[in-house]
Amino acid sequence: MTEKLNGLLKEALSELSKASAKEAVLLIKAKYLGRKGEIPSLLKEMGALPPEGRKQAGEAINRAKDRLEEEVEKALSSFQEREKEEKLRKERVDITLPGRRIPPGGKHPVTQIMNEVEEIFYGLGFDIEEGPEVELDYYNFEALNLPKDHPARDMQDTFYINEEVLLRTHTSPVQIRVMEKKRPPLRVIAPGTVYRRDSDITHTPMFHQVEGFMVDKGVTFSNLKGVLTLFLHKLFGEDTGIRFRPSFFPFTEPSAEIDIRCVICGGKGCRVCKGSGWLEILGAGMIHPGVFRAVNYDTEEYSGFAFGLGIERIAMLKFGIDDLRLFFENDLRFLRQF
Ligand code: FA5
Repeated sequence: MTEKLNGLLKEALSELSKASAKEAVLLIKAKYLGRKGEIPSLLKEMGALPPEGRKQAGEAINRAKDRLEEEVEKALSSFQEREKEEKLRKERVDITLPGRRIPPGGKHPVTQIMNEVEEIFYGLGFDIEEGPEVELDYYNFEALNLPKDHPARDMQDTFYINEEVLLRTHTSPVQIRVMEKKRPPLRVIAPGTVYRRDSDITHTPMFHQVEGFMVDKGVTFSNLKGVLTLFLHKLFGEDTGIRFRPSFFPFTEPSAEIDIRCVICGGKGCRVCKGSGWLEILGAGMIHPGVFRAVNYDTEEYSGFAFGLGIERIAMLKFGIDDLRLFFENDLRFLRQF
């Protein structure tokens, strides 16, 4: 029995010393120490020994078992240690590597111009107001002196939601909403998104306008001219030529369209100004008495002017872009230039 035991122990230790992985150690453990393993089986064989020999043999088997268990544990922990080191080596972080830069975002060119326009009027004492993009026919047309059968409704191709509800085609309805709530004196601009069934290189179905209006006792056309001239000089430079042309809007009388000297060719005539040397930049006029009546303002007491400008048009001129649709394609190669 002792010989067999020593033989088994030697064999187990030799196998253990050759084990090349944790799994091999676990197999050896099962082979020699498992429930039906070689060493526990020896304990069963002890029954055949004479009683005097049993105690000695039992002690020897337990010693061998303890020894082998100890060696197995050592081997296992040495493999575990190696595994840990390997993992640490592989997952090592090189803290000297530079970080990945997140490219800084920038303002969209339309937002930049919008902010610039707001800034100028804010400096002139104008308040900023907003109105809904989904608007009632009443505010978008009727209250602006455009009854249902008015031919000028065709000037703005409208997206209707139903007969009374539409996507606003301009920011002018904000005039009505503000005047319904407040009394003069008023100096207000209303920037926002507007929608029309329109699409080509100078028109998109969604674009931005800034509405502006001033109402008080004794406001005249010369106030309109003064404010808008100052605004355009601040936006395009003091030397920019400005021209007021008679025009028509149902909600203003008299009405004007305002042109600036073409910023691309300096007035010589080019593709952008279609050879005329001038570029239309905004619509304006003295607020029509019909509009004042819709908000119960006394037309004898108050007068005012209003204007509306297209932000994309201004952005095109300031940045020299000849296709308006580029603003809405979200191509980063385009947007990064601003
Ligand atoms: C108006 O929308 C009037 N509400 C402006 C106004 C306000 C006049 C107050 C008088 C008093 P108009 O339809 O011309 O007017 O549009 C104004 C500007 O919006 C145009 O000069 C143009 O720059 C811009 N615009 C019009 N349609 C489009 C479009 N589809 N895409 C981009 N810009 C457009």
